Amino acid sequence: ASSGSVGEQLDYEIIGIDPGAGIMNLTINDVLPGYGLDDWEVVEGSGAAMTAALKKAYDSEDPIIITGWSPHWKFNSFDLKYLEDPEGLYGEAEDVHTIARLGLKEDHPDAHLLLDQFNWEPEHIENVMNLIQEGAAPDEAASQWVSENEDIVSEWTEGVNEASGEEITLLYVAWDDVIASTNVVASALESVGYEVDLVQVDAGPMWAGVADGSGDAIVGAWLPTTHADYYAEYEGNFEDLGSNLHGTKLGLVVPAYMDIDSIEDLKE
Ligand code: PBE
Repeated sequence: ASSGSVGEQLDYEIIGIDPGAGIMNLTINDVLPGYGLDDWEVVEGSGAAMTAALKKAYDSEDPIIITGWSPHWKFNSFDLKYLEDPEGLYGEAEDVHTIARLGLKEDHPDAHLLLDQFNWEPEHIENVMNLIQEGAAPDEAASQWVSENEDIVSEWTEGVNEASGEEITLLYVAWDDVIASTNVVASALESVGYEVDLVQVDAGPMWAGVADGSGDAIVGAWLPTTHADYYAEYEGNFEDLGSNLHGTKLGLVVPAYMDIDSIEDLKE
C-alpha cells in the first residue's frame, strides 16, 4: 500500500456514478462543502463502473471510496463500511416511491392498482439483487422471485382484474436496486396479463418521461431527499403512489480494511 494521507493515496478522488443520480448532487453540493473537502472530487461514471472499480480495488486490498447506497448487493459480496456522517448531510433513511403518470388510473385502472399496492422490504429487493449478481438475467431473477413469493405478490395483485396484453411502459435507471425492483414489478404485471416494456434512461429523463406521459410509471423514486429536485421540478405532472419500500441509506462507502471511519477523516 502507498503511504501518505488517504487523500494523497486516492488522488483526492471519490468514485461516483452517473451525474443525474441524487447521491451525486448530494455529495458534490452538500457533503464535500459541508465537511470542507475542497480538495476532493467525485468522478462521474455509472453504477456498473463503480462496482467494477470497487471489485478491482477490493481484490488487491487497495484503498477506494465510493458513493454507496443500500439496499445493494455490494454489502453481501464485500466487507464494506459506511463512513460516519456526523453532520447528517446524507439524511435519514428514506422511502422509495412509486410514481405514475397522470391518467394511468383512468386508462389502466388494474395496472394502477397493482402499482399502488406494490410494497416490499429491503431484504426482498436484496434477494433479487443477489440473484442477478450471481449471474441470473434481471427478468429471470425477477420471475423466480415472484414465483417463490406468492404470499407477498398476492397482496399486490389483490383485486386486480386480468388484463389481455395491454402495454405498460416502465422507465428505470441502471442502478442495481432499481433494475431489480422494476423487473419484479414488470413480472408481477405480466403475471396478470400485461405486456410490459422496460425502458432504460438516465435519471432526468426518467422523471421527465413519467411527467410527460411517455412512461406509465417508475418505482425507484427515492424521497424525500435524494430525488427532491426532480420531484419539485415535475410536481403536479405525476401521481405519487407513495412508498413501496422503507429504509434506504446513502453515504460514502469504503472497504472494511481501510483505517478511516468518518467523512471527517478525509480532511487530513
Ligand atoms: N441511487 C439508487 C439513486 C436512487 C436509487 C441511490 C443511486 C440516486 O442516487 O439517485
